[in-house]
Amino acid sequence: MVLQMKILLVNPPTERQLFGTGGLFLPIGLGYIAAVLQREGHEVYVDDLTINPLSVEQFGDRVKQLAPDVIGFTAVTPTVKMAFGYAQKAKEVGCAMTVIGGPHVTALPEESLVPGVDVIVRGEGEVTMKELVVSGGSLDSVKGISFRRCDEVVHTPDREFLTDLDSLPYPSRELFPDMRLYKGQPVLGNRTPVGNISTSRGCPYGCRFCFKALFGTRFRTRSAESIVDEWELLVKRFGVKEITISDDAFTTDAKRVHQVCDLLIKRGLDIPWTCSNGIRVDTATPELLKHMRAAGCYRVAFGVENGDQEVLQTIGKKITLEQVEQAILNARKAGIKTTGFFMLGGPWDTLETMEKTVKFAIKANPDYAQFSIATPYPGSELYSIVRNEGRLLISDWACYDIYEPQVFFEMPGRFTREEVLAVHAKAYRRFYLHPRTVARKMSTIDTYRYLPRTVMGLKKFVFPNWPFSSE
Ligand code: B12
Ligand code: SF4
Repeated sequence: MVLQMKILLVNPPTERQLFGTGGLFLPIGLGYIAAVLQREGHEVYVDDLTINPLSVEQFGDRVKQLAPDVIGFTAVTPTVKMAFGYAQKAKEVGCAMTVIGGPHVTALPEESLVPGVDVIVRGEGEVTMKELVVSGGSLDSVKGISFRRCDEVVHTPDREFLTDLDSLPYPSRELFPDMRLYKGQPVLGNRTPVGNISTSRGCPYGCRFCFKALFGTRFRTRSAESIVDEWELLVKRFGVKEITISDDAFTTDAKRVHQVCDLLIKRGLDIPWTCSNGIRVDTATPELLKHMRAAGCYRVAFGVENGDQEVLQTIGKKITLEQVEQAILNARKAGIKTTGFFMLGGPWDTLETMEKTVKFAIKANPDYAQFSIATPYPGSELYSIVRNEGRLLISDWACYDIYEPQVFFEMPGRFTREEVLAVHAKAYRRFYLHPRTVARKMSTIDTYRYLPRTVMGLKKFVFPNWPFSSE
């Protein structure tokens, strides 16, 4: 018989507003961990402190009162310091075991074993956490974890990736705050509540700025039936009005996407959805996009990154600028809106290639453009290049968010911080105030229908120094 444990899972609050645009999604990874633990018969609680904030002191009281056997925190780089602080408090008030999982600690397990943190779960966490909570202190036998023994740090062997994603239960959304409190990214026009769904893990491509240690390079998928069953649950049980697919590479297998679309249509699940994290332009064929549109998809994002073909080669993106333009055109013809993701100030950039990127964004003409400044997240090759060849300017992890324009490093002889900031500040204005973009926005009904959102976007990205606040 399996020992029944009381487990508290925590999404730590952010030190500052991560989403200048006001977005919030249910932390789906924590939802999967909760579901697997519940399936094992454990008593599971979730505190999403981004929705229901608790100070460190209040959290201490909560832990004293609940008295969980294990507390598990999720963390990305900008939230990891918060997770450390809350974990320390949990230990102070007597929690037996504190655990942290997620991308940041997967990349830097040793550095993350700070006072108050007992165990780091590296990579995909479901099976590891399931074994860990009943390990009774025999940590050596649990794969995929790091912990301290006396003065030594022990890293057990990596955990194998799951091969059958359909074997996972759906995330335990019922343990989280009301779905209506998760607002998505209002500047892009989500209808709330917006539900996020993960349909695959792993990405076979090797872009050098991207962090891949969590889910690896093998593209692993859920079946169309499993995806659409969860979709139906999101709509019927959780009342979501829109769905966003959070995959890295949703359209890698076109046949599977066609199956998903067929099923959505067959079951009459007529609800708007988006691929907001980006699909690859080389998969965006007219046939696929038309089918996606017929099944309710109304916006996709494309990771374009750079407007210089040579740089695209260097960063291992394996796409051409022609493919980008064609994909945007295909989407427009299919009736799907597009967002282009562009990155400025990568270590491979010069002032000239950044200029090319902004010019290309204008030429390629997506409906929305997002210009981010390259951020060296630990674990990516970008991070190693910056550590070895660049001059790191910001080392406080709490500042590693991307929605506030900040420059994390300089590349001597290539560009300075001030130069990148200047290019970035102008990029949004050049794109959104371009006569063609203005004309398109003026002729789009959504611009007026969602006027507060239009103003919010203008204030945030185009005129950040306007003397009024829209947030
Ligand atoms: C969708 C997505 C978003 C969405 C939604 C985020 C959300 N909270 O759901 C949006 C656009 C809002 C977003 C925002 C941000 N994101 Co994001 N995002 C992703 C993306 C593409 C998929 C995330 C996902 O749904 N994964 C599926 C679930 C099942 O996996 P998971 O959450 O990682 O959980 C698994 C493991 O990590 C682990 N695990 C996680 N937590 C825990 C806890 C315990 C106790 C245990 C045992 C295990 C465990 O087990 C889980 C199940 O296997 C990833 C890329 C990727 N492939 O990971 C980037 C990624 C996670 N994002 C990243 C970043 C940087 C951000 C932002 C900081 C950007 C910003 N605004 O400045 C914010 C942070 C928001 C936040 N608080 O989480 C980075 C993180 C890098 C890092 N070193 O931290 C990633 C890895 C992208 C990248 N390649 O660089 N993101
Ligand atoms: S950026 Fe996208 S395509 Fe490239 S490796 Fe990362 S997830 Fe894959």
